[in-house]
Amino acid sequence: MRQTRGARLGVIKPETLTFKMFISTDLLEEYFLQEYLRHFYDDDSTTGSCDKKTKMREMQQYFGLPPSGELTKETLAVMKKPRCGLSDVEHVGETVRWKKKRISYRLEIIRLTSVVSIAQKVFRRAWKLWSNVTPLKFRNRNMEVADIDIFFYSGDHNDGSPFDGRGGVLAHAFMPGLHIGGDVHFDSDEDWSINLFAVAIHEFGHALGLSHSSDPGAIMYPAYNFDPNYEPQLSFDDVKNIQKLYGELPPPKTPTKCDPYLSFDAVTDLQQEVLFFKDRHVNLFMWRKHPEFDEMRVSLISSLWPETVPANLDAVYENTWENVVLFFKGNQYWMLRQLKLEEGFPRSISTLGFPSRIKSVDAALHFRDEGYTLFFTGDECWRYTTYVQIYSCHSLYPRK
Ligand SMILES: [Ca+2]
Ligand SMILES: [Ca+2]
Ligand SMILES: [Zn+2]
Ligand SMILES: [Zn+2]
Repeated sequence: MRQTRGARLGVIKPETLTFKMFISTDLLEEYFLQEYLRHFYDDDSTTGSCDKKTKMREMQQYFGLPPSGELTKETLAVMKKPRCGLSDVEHVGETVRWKKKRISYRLEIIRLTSVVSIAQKVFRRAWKLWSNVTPLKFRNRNMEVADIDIFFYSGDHNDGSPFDGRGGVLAHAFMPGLHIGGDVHFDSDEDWSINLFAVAIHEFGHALGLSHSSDPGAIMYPAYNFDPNYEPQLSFDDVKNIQKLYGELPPPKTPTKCDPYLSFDAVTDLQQEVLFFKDRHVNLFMWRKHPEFDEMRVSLISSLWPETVPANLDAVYENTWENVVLFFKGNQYWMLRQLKLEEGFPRSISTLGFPSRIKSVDAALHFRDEGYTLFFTGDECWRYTTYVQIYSCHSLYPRK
């Protein structure tokens, strides 16, 4: 029965109650709250208001709200966000996972032909995010029995968790197991021409055995982030948790040093060594050249900086004066002291003084003795010292 945990849902939203004209908003909200806590926070106390407050605090804490136990506007707003139908309560000792590496899935086509055509493509991309960081392989097997059956259902579909029309619960999934285990159900009353990708990655995470995460940056966060600028991807939390279940990707073949096509993402001095960064899949390679060794050593960056350094770095440099190493990716940078992430990082590169049109840096070159750093962005160059605002080098070096 445990693979069905948390899936016995179908939250009733106040808007969908047909008798709403006869009861007050307060009562509706109260009912909504009760149902929400019952479904997502395992609250089986229907009367005990003391217990309900505790559950509510638990929920508020989960979503990073002040745990007042009161039904504030902010709390209600969070509860009304579109979300996943599974519970947010972690059931200790319930870890389930697939015992094999090759997992098949199948999209069951009932109606919804317009969605089906895009869904296949979207699902392939969603599975790929999970197979990029694990030894798992996903196969689409439309003609045969599959481990993971994917359905689009409307309303009650006989698994004890009826869907609720547009909004509210968007989808739910079952933990790995036989029969309905691993299956994923999408609410067919939603507008799936948008957002299917983010919801699919999340639900596939459940189908692989992941629970919800309270980290708002995680794909396993129970409420969906549909900000138009949001690019769904796995967070470190997600990667760490899935690798806990299935292990890491087998170390990729080490590229040979003489490979003429070998290129690096970034290069930096670090103490006595020169480090070359190269990203392969999510594992980060780092070549280390120590003056006392002739041979280069290759190691995984995660062996030095667990979980903190992002993949596909743009630039890295060490500031020996301040004894920190800075990592750049996209419009953010990470500062590590003694191989630990400094508080308040990652930060936007605009805090270094870059104008807002600069979205990332291509390379960084730190001059130890002179105590400044050059940044390269496109065909521009920037000179930076810690205590002086950044300025364009074109005043120093004429554009060619
Ligand atoms: Ca719904
Ligand atoms: Ca199944
Ligand atoms: Zn979920
Ligand atoms: Zn279902």
